[in-house]
Amino acid sequence: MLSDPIAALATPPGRSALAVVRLSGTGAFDVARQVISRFRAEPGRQARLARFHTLDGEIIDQGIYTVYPGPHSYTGEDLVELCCHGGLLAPARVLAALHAAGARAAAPGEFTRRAVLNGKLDLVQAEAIGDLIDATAPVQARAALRQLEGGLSRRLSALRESLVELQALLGYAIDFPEEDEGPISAERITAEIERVSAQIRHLVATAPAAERLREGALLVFAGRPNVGKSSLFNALLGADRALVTEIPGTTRDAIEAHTDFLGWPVRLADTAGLWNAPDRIDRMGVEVSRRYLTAADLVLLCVEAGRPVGEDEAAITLERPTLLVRTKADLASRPGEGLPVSSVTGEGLDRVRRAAAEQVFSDRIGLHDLEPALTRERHRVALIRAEEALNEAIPHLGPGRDAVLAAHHVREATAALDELLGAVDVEEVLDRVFGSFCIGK
Ligand SMILES: Nc1nc2c(ncn2[C@@H]2O[C@H](COP(=O)(O)OP(=O)(O)OP(=O)(O)O)[C@@H](O)[C@H]2O)c(=O)[nH]1
Ligand SMILES: [Mg+2]
Repeated sequence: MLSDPIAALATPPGRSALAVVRLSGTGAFDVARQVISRFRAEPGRQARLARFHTLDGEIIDQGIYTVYPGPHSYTGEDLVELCCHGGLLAPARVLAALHAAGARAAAPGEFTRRAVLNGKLDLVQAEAIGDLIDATAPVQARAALRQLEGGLSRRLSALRESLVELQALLGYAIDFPEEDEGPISAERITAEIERVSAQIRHLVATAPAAERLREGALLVFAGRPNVGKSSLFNALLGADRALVTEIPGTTRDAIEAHTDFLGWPVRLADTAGLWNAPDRIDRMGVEVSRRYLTAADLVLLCVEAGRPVGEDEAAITLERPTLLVRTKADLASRPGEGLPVSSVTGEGLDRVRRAAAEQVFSDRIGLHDLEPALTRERHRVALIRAEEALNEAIPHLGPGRDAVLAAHHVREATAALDELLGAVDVEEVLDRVFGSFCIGK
């Protein structure tokens, strides 16, 4: 395992009061000693004022450094955090001095990767750190923090524990096959497998809502040309992103934007108007709209206030979860069924936000986010694999069957959980998880 000293900027480059440079690895203190005047590694975990200088002794800045002797550090290795002044120059020069003193530039996520390899975090918690950094809505940050605190990890570890016990039970059944049905009946083992399977299914069922929370629910604006979709998109976003004109067919390509409705993360997608596509480019736009519709978590079906809802429009409500919105409500006294909204006066915007958030996230609102949930496709895929392996184990139990094969499948299920938690060193999995991290984390 690589533990050579690495260094990176932990804060974004640019104008700021302070910046943090991180240094970690075997020999980190020897590197630090060449850059920090009167460097002391002991006592650890104390902030000390010092000068930072180049290898030639030229002073770069004065700042604070903190030493975290391994294993009691973020990475589990010897680690130093140097806090200098921000801006373009000082942090870059401190970093350059550390590189000159022997520290390699860190790869994205390498600090956290080392934390996982050294058992400070499991992989699911490491992902939570990435999620916390990327969170844009408060609920996303809360969910990430809970995952970091280990709610999901504990649930997964408990499942893994049950699987290991199952392996032990099967071990007995294999070692003492001749005693009637063995000392442990096939029924008992089957019941236990089914119990664990049910728990896995329960967790897998949390995935759609939790993934939606992490990625933002996809809300797609749909409706006839010129009904005011792009205007509503802009109004809900609070920014003029999409073009608005009085000419039908203004929007052709779909436009996406992230925002939150009352703290709930959403991705808004404005699309071309449906059902009226005289030319080829218009028709391509409608195709794109259709694709968005099939992926939508919620369709905001826009129909002008006061106009009857057409059959073509009503048909959408049968395909996808839909919220009927009555646009241009400032122009009609009787909007008709649906939520009246005006992009001109701002009337009804908050009601649309609330209704959409409630409809899309009702399952999370009800749970008060307390239950651990699967937030990534990676989690879902691993657990589905585990459940399938368990299902394959069951037919091999009972008189005349081969419990060795059952044990093989249960081991497969355990391996899926190990990979999920990062308990085994699977380089490929680590690469995938940490590839999206920022440098310095
Ligand atoms: N009075 C009033 N006019 C609006 C409102 N919303 C949109 N409009 C007008 O309706 C026209 C069409 O608006 P858009 O937002 O471009 O409509 P669209 O549905 O995106 O149209 P396409 O992209 O062509 O499908 C523009 O002239 C807008 O100014 C509203 O709430 N009140
Ligand atoms: Mg438009």
